[in-house]
Amino acid sequence: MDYKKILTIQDISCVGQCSLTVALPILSACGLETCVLPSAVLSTHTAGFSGYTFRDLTEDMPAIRQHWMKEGIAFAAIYTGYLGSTRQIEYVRDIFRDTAAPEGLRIVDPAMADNGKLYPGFDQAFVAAMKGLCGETDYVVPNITEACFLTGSEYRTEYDRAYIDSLLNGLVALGCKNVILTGVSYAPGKTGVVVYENGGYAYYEHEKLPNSCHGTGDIYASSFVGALVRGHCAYDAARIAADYTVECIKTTAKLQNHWYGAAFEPVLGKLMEML
Ligand code: PXL
Repeated sequence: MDYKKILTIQDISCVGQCSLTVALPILSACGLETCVLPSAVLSTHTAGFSGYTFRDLTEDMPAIRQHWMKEGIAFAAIYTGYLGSTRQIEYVRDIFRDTAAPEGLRIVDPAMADNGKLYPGFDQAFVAAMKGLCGETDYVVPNITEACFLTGSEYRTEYDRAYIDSLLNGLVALGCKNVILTGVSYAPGKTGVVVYENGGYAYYEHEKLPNSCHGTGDIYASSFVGALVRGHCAYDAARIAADYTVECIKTTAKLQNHWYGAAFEPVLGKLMEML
């Protein structure tokens, strides 16, 4: 049996269906042993709640890495999401270097922005550090806003293939090897993902639902990573993750007042069937 150990580094938002409360169940459902390194603990996520608590766990990271090294722990893949501080990005680079197994995959979701804006608490220093991390990773999974911040490009809501190509070229210039660019919509009622792998471009288009939910970026990245580490090629993993995310959004649309996240749990079985 191919049973792999993966590490994911992102925050615990205690309430809000994002980051670790999404990644851990999804990666487990994908059949992976999932180890976690919380980057911060928040009472809720930062999009729509006010007055949330925020405990930064940056200081704990070097000792955790050193203990893992002493124990000889190595991960088949390391996947990062929302990080708690700019300095933490340096520590994540150390963790990539010291705890990834030989041939271990490194996947970065530069979770820092959406809809043209940085999330609260992030600044240009964080963006600059994130550029360095993305340039050293095997797969980067940005949305269009994040790709714009990483490449210093103008954010547009209407665009063509030339604009998307310029974002991809900018990411490649940073050193990104493979890019999964999410939320790329070329036609009304449709959206999709661009898979740029080993210099080749592919596009998976699917329906665009009228409702959008918070946390779908984390659902997408987690299910992409799960499918990839389970052995699917990047395009198939990107397609599975897109189809699963659509199921989550449809499930959420049936609920009332569920504004802060997406109901991904009731359709985890569908994800498992797709694998
Ligand atoms: O879904 C990304 C995310 C993760 N973690 C926290 C967030 C957000 C987005 O707003 O606030 C704490």
